[in-house]
Amino acid sequence: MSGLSYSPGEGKMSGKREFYCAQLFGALLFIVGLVAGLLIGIYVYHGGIDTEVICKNIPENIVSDGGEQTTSETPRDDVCHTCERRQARMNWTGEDPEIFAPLTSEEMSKVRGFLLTEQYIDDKPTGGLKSNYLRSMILSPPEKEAVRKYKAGTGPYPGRYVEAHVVRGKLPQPDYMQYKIGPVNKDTMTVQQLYADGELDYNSRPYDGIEISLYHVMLKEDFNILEALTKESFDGAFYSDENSDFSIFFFNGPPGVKSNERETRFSAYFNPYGNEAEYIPLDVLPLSGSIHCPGTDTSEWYVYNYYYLNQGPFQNASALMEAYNNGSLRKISLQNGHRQTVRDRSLPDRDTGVPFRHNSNIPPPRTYEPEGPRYTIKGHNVDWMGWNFDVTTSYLRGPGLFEITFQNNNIAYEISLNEIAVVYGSGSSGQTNIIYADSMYGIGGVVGNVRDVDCPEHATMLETTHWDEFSHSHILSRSICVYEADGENALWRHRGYAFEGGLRNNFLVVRLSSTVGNYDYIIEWHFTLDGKIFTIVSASGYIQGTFWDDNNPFMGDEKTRDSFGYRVNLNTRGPIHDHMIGFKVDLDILGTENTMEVIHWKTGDVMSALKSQVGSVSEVPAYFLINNTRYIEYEEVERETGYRINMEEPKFWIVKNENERNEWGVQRGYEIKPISTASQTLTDAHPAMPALSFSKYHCAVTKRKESEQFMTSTTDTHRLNQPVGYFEKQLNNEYIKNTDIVNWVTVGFLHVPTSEDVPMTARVESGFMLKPFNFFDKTPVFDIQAYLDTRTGWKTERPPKYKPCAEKGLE
Ligand SMILES: *[C@@H]1O[C@H](CO)[C@@H](O)[C@H](O)[C@H]1NC(C)=O
Ligand SMILES: *[C@@H]1O[C@H](CO)[C@@H](O)[C@H](O)[C@H]1NC(C)=O
Ligand SMILES: *[C@@H]1O[C@H](CO)[C@@H](O)[C@H](O)[C@H]1NC(C)=O
Ligand SMILES: *[C@@H]1O[C@H](CO)[C@@H](O)[C@H](O)[C@H]1NC(C)=O
Ligand SMILES: [Cu+2]
Repeated sequence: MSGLSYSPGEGKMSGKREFYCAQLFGALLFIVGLVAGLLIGIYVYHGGIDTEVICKNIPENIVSDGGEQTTSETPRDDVCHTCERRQARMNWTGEDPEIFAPLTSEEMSKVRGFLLTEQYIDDKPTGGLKSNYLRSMILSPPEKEAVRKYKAGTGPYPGRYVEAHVVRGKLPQPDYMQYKIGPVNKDTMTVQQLYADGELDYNSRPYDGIEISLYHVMLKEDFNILEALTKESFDGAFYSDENSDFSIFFFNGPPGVKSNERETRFSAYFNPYGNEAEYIPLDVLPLSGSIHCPGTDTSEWYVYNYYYLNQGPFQNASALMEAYNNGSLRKISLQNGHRQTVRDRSLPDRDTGVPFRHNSNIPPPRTYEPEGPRYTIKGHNVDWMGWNFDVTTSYLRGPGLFEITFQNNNIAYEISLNEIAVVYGSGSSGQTNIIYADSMYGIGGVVGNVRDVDCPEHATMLETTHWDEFSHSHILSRSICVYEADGENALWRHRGYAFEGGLRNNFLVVRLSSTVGNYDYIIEWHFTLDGKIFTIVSASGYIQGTFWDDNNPFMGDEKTRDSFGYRVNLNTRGPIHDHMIGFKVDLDILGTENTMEVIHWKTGDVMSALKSQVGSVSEVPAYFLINNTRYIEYEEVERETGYRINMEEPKFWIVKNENERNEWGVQRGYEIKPISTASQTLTDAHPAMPALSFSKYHCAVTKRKESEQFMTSTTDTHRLNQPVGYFEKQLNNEYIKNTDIVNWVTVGFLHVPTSEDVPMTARVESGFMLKPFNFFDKTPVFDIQAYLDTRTGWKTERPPKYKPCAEKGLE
């Protein structure tokens, strides 16, 4: 695609006539530029010229579809060059492989080959459940101490290790195992088993394709029995080997509250795209059941607890059918042709029955880089405007950043997404008390960009890789985008009598968009010119609907909602749920030895305010107007602890280095500032709360330990009674002043779905900001060319000039 823009006329100080003329001229030039840009854009796009665009070749009388005819004085003899583009991405040229980069395909193949040779896994899981097979592989985080020594030139390369998750169905006592294997950069690798045999119950393993294909076989038999019921109830639909009118969804976790239970709840859905694997979570049907499926002996498995319109349970399909036939059940009969409407309601396509919104067929504004990117990426190391960091992503946990420095100052060792937990409230069979921790399903798994939507064309894409447990192969896609955004607003500005000036708020974006089942999460970081880092997660995608039953006995007088949500579509209730998104934030403020400080924002009488600093004060100075004031109290945190946001008692969470001071003698630090509207409301009595204990705190602080890498273990929501990696066990009151600490930040949103969530939830956002807090001697942007005019003209400053250009079509 292409773009073209003109710099607006350079304005002088206000109050002078020339200024307005200049402005007017600028505006005119801008409009002319815009029109020319549009025309050239269209021309370049269709014409594909890639060296030079001659503006006078623009066809005459091009009319933009929605707008008026253009008859303006286009500057026809202009020559518009295509923008120069510097290659931002370079191959990694370091002697050793990158420390944090995502696993490569080669590394995964090598590890798989090794596990195969050493007989940890079988070649193909031909033995079905009774095989040992790889479920996933992620980069095992290198030891921080080793990384720091290596970077300082005082230690060897720490090596790259793989954490492999293996389902061990072949063992006499099957289990789930994690191994650390490596170094993959060496010929000789070793294997470390991370849990004791049997410690992670086989029945608490994540779901995978092997198991699900077995479910399908069982259910097809049952749906044969249910044929009359499904045909009558669901507009002629049935489910057999030849006819998959349904798609069955099995991920209504957890499969029990105990680690040894495996009772998989399923719900029937329509299958409007003719693909059983495609899950359209809006049109769920009121037919559900459970599959008893512990262990590897499938002859012991059975389907039970059938419900029809919340009526049941029936021990098996025949019992349901008998009840259906003997007239004891309330029935539903979706009208003839209903199934034909499912796709229309769920596909997020344009409503063809309505006219275009006015001017919506004019292409929207676009940004471009007049002289190419201002960032440089070597491998996965990004450098931009004083910032430097490594980007990575893991199949299970999603993206993360390492070794973040600004102007060569250490800011953070790691900021990584760890977990996204979602707990539902729903009054529909098969879907009550759903609990997900998405790291089990793979937050960084289903990636890949939606063209022209996820990132601008000028972004640079970095590859992500993962091991696919369904196809047993590695998947590579270019899914992380990096680009500099034009904030199109002021980072700072002031317009006074003596001067006016400001700086455009350009920021660097690193983004990964990912699909986890029905939901889509967009995880991104914004690095600003003044040293802030925004960590932002947005949610989009489908809500996981439950069936809206018109005769639901639990509705109040308002017949369109119940205790669990609203009717949001024809047969859909949007069940309430939360999204709790947890990050590991390992700040290293100018070194690893840091202290957390909580600043309490208070209001009280003046004496208390003064006494909070000097206990001996005995008299309030006369100059206080009112015997009440705002004040702040400082509290250095000595022991591991967790905090929750309380709007009534505001707090500032600071991580500082007690031994480093700015020019004013103040200890240098960063503030952790959540942008969140959610709190965990489940109490400790809830069976999921140990496993999801991270979500109790918006910000918790612990001593950093290699043994405490993450805030959850990826499969603990399948062993709620025996979680192995839950957060609260890390909060054990250790002394943390002046030591290497980690903050665990959880943000998110509470979601009451409404009709506007159908078919798609449109971007809901949460996150947190890391903000310099006495870190610098002053606003750290005055080494950048800004805009400044003084009244008498004694000082003038401008950002770099540029020539308008047309952006070349990029691959
Ligand atoms: C970077 O590495 C890739 C893969 O090894 C290679 O195909 C490509 O030519 C290299 N690019 C440069 C600029 O060296
Ligand atoms: C199905 O359930 C009924 C009633 O609970 C029971 O009598 C019958 O034996 C079951 N049928 C099969 C095939 O298990
Ligand atoms: C109908 O069948 C169900 C399931 O077998 C049974 O529990 C129920 O008693 C039967 N009702 C009548 C009215 O026959
Ligand atoms: C200010 O208010 C505090 C708390 O009510 C009281 O103890 C103190 O005497 C007051 N001081 C003055 C100067 O009124
Ligand atoms: Cu939601």
